[in-house]
Amino acid sequence: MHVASVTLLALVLLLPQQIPPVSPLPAQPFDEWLNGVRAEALTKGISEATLDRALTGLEPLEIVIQRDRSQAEIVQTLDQYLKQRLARQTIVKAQQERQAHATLLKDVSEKYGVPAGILVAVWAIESNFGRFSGVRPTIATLATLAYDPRRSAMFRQELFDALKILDSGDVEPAAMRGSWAGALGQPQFMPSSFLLYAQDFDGDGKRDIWQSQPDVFASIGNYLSAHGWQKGQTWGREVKVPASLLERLPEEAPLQTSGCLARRQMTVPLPLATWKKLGVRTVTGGALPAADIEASLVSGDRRHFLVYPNYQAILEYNCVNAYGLSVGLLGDRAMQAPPAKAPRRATR
Ligand SMILES: [Ca+2]
Repeated sequence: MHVASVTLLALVLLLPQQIPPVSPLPAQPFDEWLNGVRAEALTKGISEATLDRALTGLEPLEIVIQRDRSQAEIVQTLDQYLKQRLARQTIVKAQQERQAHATLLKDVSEKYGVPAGILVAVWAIESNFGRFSGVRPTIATLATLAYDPRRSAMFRQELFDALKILDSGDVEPAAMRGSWAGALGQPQFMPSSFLLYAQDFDGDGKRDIWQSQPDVFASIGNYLSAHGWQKGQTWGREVKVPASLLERLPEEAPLQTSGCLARRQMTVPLPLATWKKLGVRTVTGGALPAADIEASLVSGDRRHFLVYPNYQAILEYNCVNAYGLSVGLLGDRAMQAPPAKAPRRATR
């Protein structure tokens, strides 16, 4: 699971009454609690040396609790979000980065079967093209969130996983930094995801998702591949839907009733041929391709998208349609050539 962006992007669709209630701080002193963590970590095989380096002098971070409990409300529609997320400067930057890392992206793409554009798009959205991967010290952050009773069990597990990463020597405690919710490095992996999916693509013996561009792209590719991305298939496309179909959509293709948030906001999957018969066309008005594939419809206010099985892999990164569609659309645009000159500010 990928907590950081879920928290950020869920805001788009979160209603005030859905924000979990604040729970009281624990009565047990932090140091005493930390001794318990240390004892349990030893039983999990984490070395004493690692625990000494990571836990000695650790204090809870007040800022982490503040951030966790004061999530501002941002109410944006899907269409507004996509417009903002796919600003021209972001698209141009994605195209330039895709070109700048062309050889590496080709190698990563070949190994994991994920297109270069999608790798760049996830990287862009998770860490603003690697420019911001979080400055919070991860062990202190996770210890704070695990000490706080609100989601203690999950963060306690993530804390043990973070200690395992330190134990493996991939990164030094001081360099292990990430978001205020504990997501690590440029792909913003939670420690549990790091242990399962992070890759050492440059072959230096360390899975360095903070500094190594090969490791960053390969880790993103491996994550999507492991969650079912099929090589040679796309994620979906923007479409035009006749108004008459929108009216009878609840009968023709009702919304899904299970799964995470994004899945409950899309229709059940139907064969692409059925969507074609129902009058759905490409966004430019052309015929849908004759592919033997199932697709679900995701709708904003005015924009509509058919999403294919590969889209489900993107949602495993973060199950919010605003996120999944941003990755897909930015991924497609990243594959186009960048403009010949850097865009200039408009002048009168
Ligand atoms: Ca490496």
